[in-house]
Order: sequence, then C-alpha cells, then structure tokens
Amino acid sequence: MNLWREFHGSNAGFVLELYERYLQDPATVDTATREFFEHWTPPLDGAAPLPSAPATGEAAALPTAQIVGTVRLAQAIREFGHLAAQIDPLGSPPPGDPALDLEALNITEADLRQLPASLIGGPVIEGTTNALEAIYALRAIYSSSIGYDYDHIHDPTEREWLREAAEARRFRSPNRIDDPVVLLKRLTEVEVFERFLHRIFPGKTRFSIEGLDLMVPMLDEIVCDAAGAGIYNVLIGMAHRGRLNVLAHVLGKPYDQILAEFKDPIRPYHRGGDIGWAGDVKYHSGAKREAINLVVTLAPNPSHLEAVNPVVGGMARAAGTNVAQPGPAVFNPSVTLPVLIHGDMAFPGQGVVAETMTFSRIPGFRSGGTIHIIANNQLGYTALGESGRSTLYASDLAKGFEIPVVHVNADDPEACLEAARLALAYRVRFQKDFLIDLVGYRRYGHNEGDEPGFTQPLMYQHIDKHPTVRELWARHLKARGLIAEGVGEDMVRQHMEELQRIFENLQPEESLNEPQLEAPPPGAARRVKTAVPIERLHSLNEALLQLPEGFTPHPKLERARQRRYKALDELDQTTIDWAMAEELAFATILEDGVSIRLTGEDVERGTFSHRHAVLHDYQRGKQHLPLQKLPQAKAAFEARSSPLSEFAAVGFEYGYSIQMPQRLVLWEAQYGDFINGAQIIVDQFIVSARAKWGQSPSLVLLLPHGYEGQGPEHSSARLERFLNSAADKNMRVANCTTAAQYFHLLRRQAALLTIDPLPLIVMTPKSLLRHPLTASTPRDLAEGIWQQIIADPRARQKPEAVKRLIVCSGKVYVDLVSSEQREKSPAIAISRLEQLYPVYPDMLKELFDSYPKLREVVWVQEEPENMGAWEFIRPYFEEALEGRCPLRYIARPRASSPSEGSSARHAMNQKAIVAKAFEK
Ligand SMILES: Cc1ncc(C[n+]2csc(CCOP(=O)(O)OP(=O)(O)O)c2C)c(N)n1
Repeated sequence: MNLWREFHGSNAGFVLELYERYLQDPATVDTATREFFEHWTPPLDGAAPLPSAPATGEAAALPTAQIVGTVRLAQAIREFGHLAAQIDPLGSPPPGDPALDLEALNITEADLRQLPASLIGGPVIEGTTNALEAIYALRAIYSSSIGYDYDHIHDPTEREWLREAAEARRFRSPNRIDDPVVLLKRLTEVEVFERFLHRIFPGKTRFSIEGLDLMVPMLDEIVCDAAGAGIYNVLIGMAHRGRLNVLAHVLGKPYDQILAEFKDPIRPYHRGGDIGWAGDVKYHSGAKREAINLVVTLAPNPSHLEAVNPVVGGMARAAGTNVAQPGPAVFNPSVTLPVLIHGDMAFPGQGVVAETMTFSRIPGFRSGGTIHIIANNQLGYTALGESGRSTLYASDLAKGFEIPVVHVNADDPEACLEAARLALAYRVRFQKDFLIDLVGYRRYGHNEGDEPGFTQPLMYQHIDKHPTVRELWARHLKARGLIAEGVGEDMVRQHMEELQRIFENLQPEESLNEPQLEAPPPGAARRVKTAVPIERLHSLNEALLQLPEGFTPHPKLERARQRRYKALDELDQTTIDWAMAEELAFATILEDGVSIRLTGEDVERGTFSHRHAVLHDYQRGKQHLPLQKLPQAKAAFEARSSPLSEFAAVGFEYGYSIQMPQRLVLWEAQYGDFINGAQIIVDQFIVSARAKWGQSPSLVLLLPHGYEGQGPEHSSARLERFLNSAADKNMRVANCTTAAQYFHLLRRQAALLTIDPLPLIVMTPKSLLRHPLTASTPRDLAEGIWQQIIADPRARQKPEAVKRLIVCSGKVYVDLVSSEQREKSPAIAISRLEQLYPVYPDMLKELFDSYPKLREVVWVQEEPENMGAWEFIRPYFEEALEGRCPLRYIARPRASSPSEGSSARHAMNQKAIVAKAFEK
C-alpha cells in the first residue's frame, strides 16, 4: 500500500510543515516531535515513508493519518491540556477543547495502543509500552489538578525547561512533601486560627483565608527554597484576603498581638510626640521576620487593591541594589524576591497590575522576577469572574508579559506545593516573573458579616458541604496509613486549646505593639547648614565638565558647557541657572556619601531639555554620565528615564525610598499635572503612611508647575491637593523661585534623610528654568541657606515706606517683579513664600512686623481661588497678622478647570492679576 495516499490534506501539510521547521532548527519543535522526526525519512517523489518502527507497537501496519493524529494529540495536550484540568475544587467542569478529543482527531484508543510511545516522546514515556499509555501519562500531567499554561512563552529554552520540569515531575513527587504529617499540622494551624477567631469574635471582619488555606504552606515553601537559593530578602505584597493568617504563620506575628488588635482597646496616641499617629485596621499592617540569612517583609498596604504592587517592586529593587561605590548603582537580581498575592477580580481589573508588570524587565526597575499568586476564590465581593474580566482565566493578562502560568486546584496539596517550587525554581533560573493561579473558594461572604447566599445561593450550598483541605488531607493520610484514626482531630483540639490559653491570658493593652515612630528632634530642619565653600564647588564643577577621551557632545550642548567653565568665577554674578544648581547640588550630596536615584519620564535629558544627566556622543552614540564619573563621589548615582507611568512609577520610587531611607530618591513628573495619575500613591502612601503604619518616606517629587498658557493639563501640579493633606508635619512642600534655593532645598533634604525624613514635594519651574531672574550667584550657593520666606530685597533699605505687602509663591513672583508697575510702586513690597508647608507663623509674623507702616497684606496667586495655596495659607496669615491690618487675595476666579485653554486668554488673565496687585 502506498501510505503517502493516506497522508493527505491538512494532516500531510501539518506534518510536513513541522518537519521543515525541524530541519531548519530542531529546537523550534517540541521534544516529542523532535524524537519522532529523528526516526523519519523525508518522502521522495510523493511517496511517504513511515517512521522507522521503534521498539514497540506496529506503526507500519497503520495509516499515517493515525500517526499524525497521535502526534497532534500529544501536542494539543501539551498546549491546551490545562483546559481539561480539574482546577476548581468545587467541581465545575473544565471548558475542555476539541483538540484534546480522540474522535475529533479520527483516532481510537485501539490505534494508540498499536503505536509506539516514542511518538509522544518526553520523560513520560518511561515505563510505558505504547502510545495509549503515554497519552494517559501525559494527561495525568497536563490535565489533572494542575494546568500548565505556558505556550505563550516565546523563548525556546524557557519553554523546553518548563516542559521538562512538568513532564519529569521535577518538583512533584510524593517524597517532596517532606513530611506529610508536618503539612497536616500546618493546615491545622491555618484552619484552626480562623475557626477560633470566628468563634471568639463572631461577625468581625477578618477576611478569612478558608478555601485557599494552602497559600500558607505554599509561601512556606517559597520562602524556604528562596533561602536555599541564596536569596536574603523576600518582600511580600498582598491584599486583605488571608492576610491575618499570613501575618501569624508566615511573618510570625504573635497570636496575642493579633488577638489584642481584635480586642481593640483604647490606647494613648502621640506616645513619642506629635507625629499624627492614627494607626490602621489590622488587615493592612505590615510585618518583618528576620532570620540569620533571610528577612521576610510584608509591606503594609491600603484598601486600594493592587496599589502595593509597584511599592513592593521598588522595595525589592532597593534591597538588591548596591550604592556604596561611586559610579552606577549595581543591581543583583539573585538576592531579593518580590512575592505579590492578588485577588482574582483585582488582578484583571486594576490597571496598576499591568503597569507594574511593564516595569518587570526594564533596566533600572527590574527586580529579578516576581512570583505572583492569584488568590482565586472565584468571587470578588458579590461578583463572579464573568462580570470581572473579558478573558477565560483571571490570570490571562500575564500572558502578554510572557509570564508562565500554572492554574492549580487549592484542594490538592501536592499540586500546590509543586506549583510553589516550580515558580521559585523558574524565577531563580531565569530571573523573570512567574504566576500561580491558585483556584479555591471563599468559605464565607466577602467579610464574615456578609451573607453570600443572597447572590450565590447554589455555590454556597455547595461550599457549606465542602470539606476543608485539612480534612481532605487528613483523610488522605489515613488512607495511606500515615496517621492513625483520630490524629487529625487531636491536632485540631490541641491547637484550639493553645489559642484559648493565649486568649485567656491576654492583656490587650500590653500585647499591642503598634509601629508608631518617635518624633524627630525638634527644629532639625531649621538647623541644617547647606552652604558649600566655593573652592569645593569649583573643583566639583571642573570634574563634572571633564569628558571621556574622544567624546563629542552635541554641538548645541557644547556652548552651554563652555559657559559653565566660567560660571563660578564671579562671586556676585547671576551665572548659575537651575540645571547647574541641581547638578552641583547632586555632586555635593554624592561627595557627602549619599547616593542618588532620579527617575521619571525622560528625566535623563529633562522634559525641558535642561538637565542632560546623560550625555550622548554625537558621533558614536556612546553615553556619559558626569555624576557617575565624579572622582569626589563616595556613593552611586543613577538617572533612569522610566516607562510612561505615574501610578506604578511613583509607587515604585516610594517603595525604593522606604526600603533604603538613607538614599536620596527623586521622581520627576513630565508636567506636574500628571501626578494625579498617581493620586492613590500620594494619598494612601506618601502623605499618610507615617500616621497609619509608622513608615518614614523621604521621596522627593519634582513637579513642573506654573501658568504659562499651555492649557489646563500643562499648568498645575495641583498644589492645593498636597496642602489639603498637609498635617502633623507629614511632608515638606516648596515652590522655590531661585536656582540657589533649589540647591539648598535638595541639600537639606539629603542632610535630613536620617535625622528628620519627610517626603518633599517641589513645584518646579518650566520657562523659568532659564530665566535670568531665577538665576543665582556663586555666593548664594557658597554662603546661602534654605529660606522659607524671602523678603523683598528692595524694601530692606526703607521698610517704613511699605504700605502694601504682596506675598506670593512661585512663578507669579517673576511676573510681578518684571511688571513695569514695579518701579512705579515704592510702597509695595513683594515677598515670596518658598516653603508652603510646614508654615512657621513666627516667621510670617516677623515678616509682617518688619514693615512698621503696613496697611494691607495681599496674597497673589495665579491659580484660581479654589486652587493654589490661598485657602490653605489664609488661617496662618490671619494668625500671624493678629488683626493688625486687612488681608485680601488676588487670584483667578473659582474654576473647575485649572486654567484657560487659550494662550491669548491666559495672557489676558495673567496681566489682569498683575495689574490688580499694583492697583492703587
Ligand atoms: C481600588 C479598589 N476598589 C474597590 C475596592 C472595594 N473592594 C474591596 S474587596 C473587593 C473585591 C475584591 O475581589 P478579589 O480581588 O477577587 O479579592 P477577594 O476579596 O475575593 O479576595 C472590592 C471591590 C477596593 N478595596 N479597592
């Protein structure tokens, strides 16, 4: 018989296509196919030869269609077997796929029995005698209680590694559950803890883990294997679900502390001084567990789901980065491990998840691979997955990032622990993200006082009858003869009794241990000296201007560089612009031994083309970072242009700053307006983390701000929003008007990192970056200091002449002093409030008192009345004035949009503000 005749249509096309791929590069086909083709001779003159018969089976007697069908079936199982895996512990049938059915492929079990196992290939064929047995073995791997979903991985080495790991069951053998009885004990602790809380505090919210209990042993496994792999920092981010259990069992938070938090006794606030301690609910708090070679940290997080993801990424990056040497910061991807636990609704729903994953492989932001676990209880509050996503799996978003995924049934301990080990091994081997979709259920409502039967009655009838994973594992061990009758129940009783004992001896006030910070030394910020001797500035400037041998900067930059050579020569000439002040400030900070990390969209050059922290050789494209080549530096410098993100980008830098508070970390917005893309990070972390969780961030936000006719989205960094949350000295807010002020502000921030750390929010200039009125003299840097308020220098000679005092902040100052009215108005002084928070009323009073004939004080701002600083600053002014003279304001009228869209209208309104300020 001419078998080639049977070898027709799509079957033939499919095999020939595969064969061609195999010939070109054997690595592009999977192991099984490769093994098949090793025995195949290509067809001649339309005659199709068979594979040379392997040891078993009788391939020669079968039509080639059956051979092709068998190969296709094996391939389909490897690709889509997860669609037939029983990953739902509640028993809902998997979706399946026709490619997995024999009938659809026109083959029968009898056919398979006659074919050799080598057609299937891979480690599964060991011990099998024909293709049918090998297919069964393959199904047992790919379509059991675990589904390997990684056909989207493009890298053949990774794909091959993952296949081999699954099929050789490298991370799965009953022996690898080191002690099944120890696991039973662990599951008992997890379950009994929840049951105890349920009994003692009925209806109190705890966001129980029940239904996903295996998450704790999985984390145990990851942490333990991580330590074995030389990782010494594991950083965990997770939401509410199961958090108390993870705190108790993975982070080692003492039971009595958790119980005390449930008791919630009234405790005295402000123990260490007035830092506005407010605390937070118990399922938001963080914790740290320190062993000799490993620190496990759970980052505190707000209710805002997934917002902690970039924060943990930044923490991991910081923990793995060495900045002790001058030059670039050196990241080691092998020493830290971020672990993120997501909700199955939040993962596809919250955009910050995708933003964070975008950072995962970008130089300057990668953290060496995150292990993601979706705590998939198949519900989000009251909603089912179908109303929460447009994809089959909750995890599908990860596929776009080529993250391998395993779906695993949360009732199968062996499968779950395999998933955990596989995730860690892949991460260690490839330093990339891995995702475990842990599919379980939720034993109660969204919280324990919520009735789930209103919306999912049938599901909950089922859940009510469903045994816990502890019960299932105990039964399994009994059946295997590993424990005797009653052992499981004894464990439950013992643990319940232990918890009861702890509860009975509880002294809630004593057991509570809140992470409240001590207040910093009073007045530290006012005492910092930031001036730098001129000789030091000269030598740093010269070093910054050195170029590597043969390096050609862009001709347009060369002119600016040449100017800088002479910029320090005349002590009292205004030769120092914003960019030079910043670079000199950075250089002095590095010389003082503080490392610097500056990120944001396009920060390397700077949105306004002023910074050029990274120079590019005009002829060869090579890069040069002067601040990394500074001989005087004692610490590393990095400037990294970031992905186009605000939420994740600011969250990342927040995390970096928290993890390594002694480093100066700055994030710059493209325009300040875009900071509201990171509003959750600002509100929930930057301004309130100290009061809620005792964190002390010192992140610097550089936010270009100012009304220059560029429309509503390029004018305002929403200063009012920062001021609105300014309380208890939780941050510093500045809107400085000169290069020297910026220099001293940055230096002060660096000096305070370890003494009085606070976030620093800076409204930065745009057109004023190069304006002569904002330039400073070398003496300003060499002898000056940060000034919260700058009094009018003109009025210093004749203060008694001043009748009207204008106080303003930021760019409008330049508009006012450049007005032709300025010269004609000797009775009007113009002062600048450079620090908007904290405000010091004593300094304001001193300012007002310095003009003995004052008749009025006028606050002038370019922002609308309901924005900018006016409404915040007014009470401070009233307090300092003590009714001495009237106080009024000039601003754009109240508005819903921050500025006009037309530049002509902007110019008109801006002119009107200035005119009003000088109006007689
Ligand atoms: C950003 C944000 N939006 C809304 C909520 C309110 N909320 C709290 S839990 C929850 C459901 C979360 O579902 P899922 O991610 O599946 O986690 P689960 O609670 O089921 O573990 C919602 C909508 C929130 N906390 N954060």
